[in-house]
Amino acid sequence: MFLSKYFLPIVKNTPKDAQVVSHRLMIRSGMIKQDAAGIYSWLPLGLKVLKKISSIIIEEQDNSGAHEMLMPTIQSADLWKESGRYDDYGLEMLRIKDRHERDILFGPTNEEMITDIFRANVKSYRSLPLNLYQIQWKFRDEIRPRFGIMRGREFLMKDGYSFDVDKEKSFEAYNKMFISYLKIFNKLGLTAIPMQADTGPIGGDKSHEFIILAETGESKVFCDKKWKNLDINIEKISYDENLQKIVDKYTSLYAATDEKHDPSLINKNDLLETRGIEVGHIFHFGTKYSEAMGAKVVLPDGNLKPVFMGSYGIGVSRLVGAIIESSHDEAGIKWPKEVSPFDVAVVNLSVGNEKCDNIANKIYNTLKSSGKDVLYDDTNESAGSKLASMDLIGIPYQVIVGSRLAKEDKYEIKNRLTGEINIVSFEQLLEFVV
Ligand code: 5CA
Repeated sequence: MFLSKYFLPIVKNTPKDAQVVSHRLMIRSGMIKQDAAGIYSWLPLGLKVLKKISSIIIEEQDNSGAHEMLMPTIQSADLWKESGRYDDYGLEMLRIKDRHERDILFGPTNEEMITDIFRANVKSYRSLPLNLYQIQWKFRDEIRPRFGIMRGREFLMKDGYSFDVDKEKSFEAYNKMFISYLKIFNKLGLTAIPMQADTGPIGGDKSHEFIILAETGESKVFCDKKWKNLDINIEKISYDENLQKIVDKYTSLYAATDEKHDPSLINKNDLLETRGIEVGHIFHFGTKYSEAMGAKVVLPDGNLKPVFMGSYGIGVSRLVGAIIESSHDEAGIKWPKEVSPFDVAVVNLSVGNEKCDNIANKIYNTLKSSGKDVLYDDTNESAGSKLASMDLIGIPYQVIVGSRLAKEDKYEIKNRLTGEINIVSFEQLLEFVV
């Protein structure tokens, strides 16, 4: 991609209302633009990151045996009246009337709709277990939208729903998602701590929030100090194993959200009281919705029973902010390779200088043909401004071509994550950009 032809509106001034670093950096690097309180447009650079995060989630959810689908953002109020949540949900629900004066709403979550889809299509225990998920925009009329996309009103969520024949199987589905979430956050380069959590308006008897420790986080959290240095080593675990043992391992070390914290359960000297960002939340609620809405299956003994359910959420758009909160410096964002909007940037500091143009073009073409997604700064900005913008947008590798080194057929490769700079010749390109 040639920067001269791209849409990357870098903002020089830090927006006044942006209190946290991820919000400031997302605005300045042209990833998002605010349209109304808690409502944002995702500009090309931001959308690329959102899509990368989504594809990591999709890959791992599919590995776990869940199936992706897509439900509408707009829902009929009738379903919510059936479950009893239409009145309970309160002011956070955006309620709308259509032209026929019918009550509709912009979905804040989808338990009712998925239960309706299930009851219309599944009649027998033989179709179970089943896990369906989507990545779709949600709307919650938050009283205090803040921190940019971290607490938005419109936000992108992965929401999944499991259906099982009994409580035991339903807990197995819960464990699968527990492990799948640890794998997803690991792949995103994050350490997310599973913490005992409150179930809030979703309801149910068992719940964990996945929290990234960060001073700027909205949630007050309590955990064992050992979590700080714990390596969550989960990649090789297969979904076919007995997952209870592994879930027990990660839940035996104390970690609880503010609502669930019980000081009698942990030695004061081991306790870390800090703040965190909730990037995922899983719930087991058994038959709460299936009973209210008549989602039943025929069991092997011929009896008809409400299906057991759980729901599993990840804040996809919030994750973009959470990753920046945990990976940045004074100059800007430092994207982990897996989610970076581009794999590598080529910066030609002397556009028009024949030698520089030749080297930069050759590097660009070589990287492209080796399958890399490359951003090529071919603009006429000053060298200082180009380098500052590159540090700001945080692509992990910068290949910098300047006139002095170009005379010797050399150029610089800067690793944005480590800060390491190497002066290399053309042949060494793919050794450094991996
Ligand atoms: N139905 C369940 C699970 S599918 C549910 O709605 N869970 S939730 O309310 O906990 O939301 C799931 C995730 O969405 C949260 O863990 C959080 O990461 C994200 N989220 C919730 N509210 C917002 C918001 N206002 N802005 C950005 N992300 C949010």
